[in-house]
Amino acid sequence: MSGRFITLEGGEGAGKSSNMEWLAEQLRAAGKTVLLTREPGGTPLAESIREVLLAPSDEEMADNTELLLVFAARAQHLAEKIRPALARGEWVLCDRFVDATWAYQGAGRGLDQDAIGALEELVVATSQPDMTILFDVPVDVGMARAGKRAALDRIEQEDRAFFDRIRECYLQRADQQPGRFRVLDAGQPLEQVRAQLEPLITEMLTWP
Ligand code: Z5A
Repeated sequence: MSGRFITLEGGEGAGKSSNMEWLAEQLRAAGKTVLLTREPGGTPLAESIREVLLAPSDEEMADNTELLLVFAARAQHLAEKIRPALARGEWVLCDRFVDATWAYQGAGRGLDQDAIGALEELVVATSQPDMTILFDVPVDVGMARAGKRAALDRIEQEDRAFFDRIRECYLQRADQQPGRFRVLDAGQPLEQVRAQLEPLITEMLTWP
C-alpha cells in the first residue's frame, strides 16, 4: 500500500491553513483516508521543536541552529507520522515541507544550498511530495492578512525584503519543477481560491 503526499506552501497569510481542511473534506468525500499535518511540527517532539523555532527570544538564534532544528523536526515527523501513514495507504496533507526550508532558510537567510541539499538527501531522501500546491500571494497582501493576528512569531518579525526573497524562491522552484508544483493565485477571495483548487482535486483523483 502506498498513499499520496500533498504539501501546501506559500508565504505569510497565503491561506494554506484556511484551505487545508476544505481540501481534506473533498478528498474524504471521494473515499480517501486523509491525514492533516504541518511543519515544523506534526508529532509531540516535532511540535516542541516548533515552539523553540518560533518563540521570540532575547538570545539570537544562529542561522545554522534554525536550519538544523527545521530538519530535526522533519526527521521526526517523517519517521513517526508521514511515512507510516503513507505506508497504510493514507493521503497526507502537510502544511509546509522541505520547499519551505529552501525558501525561508535558503533564500530568506541565504544559507548554503549544498548544506540544505545534503540535509534534504539525509532526512527526506525519496519521501518527496506527489504534488505541492503553492499559494502565491503578493507579499503586502499576505503580510496584511497575517498582521491581523495578535502577535508575530520570531520568523514573522523579519523585514519585507526577507519575504520578497521567499516568494521569489517559491515561484522559481515552481517554474523549475512543473511536474510537482501547481501554483494558485491566492490573492483572490477564498471562493475563487477554492475554484482554482477544484481542477487539482480532479487531477489527484485520476492518479493511478
Ligand atoms: N518555516 C521555516 O522557516 N522553514 C521550514 O522548513 C518550515 C517552516 C517548514 C511557521 O509556519 C513558520 O515556520 C513559517 C515558516 C517557517 N514562518 N513564519 N513566520 P506556519 O505554517 O505555521 O505559519 P504561516 O505559514 O506563517 O501561517 P499563516 O501566515 O497563517 O499562513 P497560512 O496558513 O497560509 O494562512 P491562513 O492562516 O490560512 O490565513 C491567514 C489569514 O488570512 C487568516 O486570517 C485568513 O482568514 C485570511 N485569509 C486566508 N485566505 C484568504 C483569502 N483568500 N482572502 C482573504 N483573507 C484570507
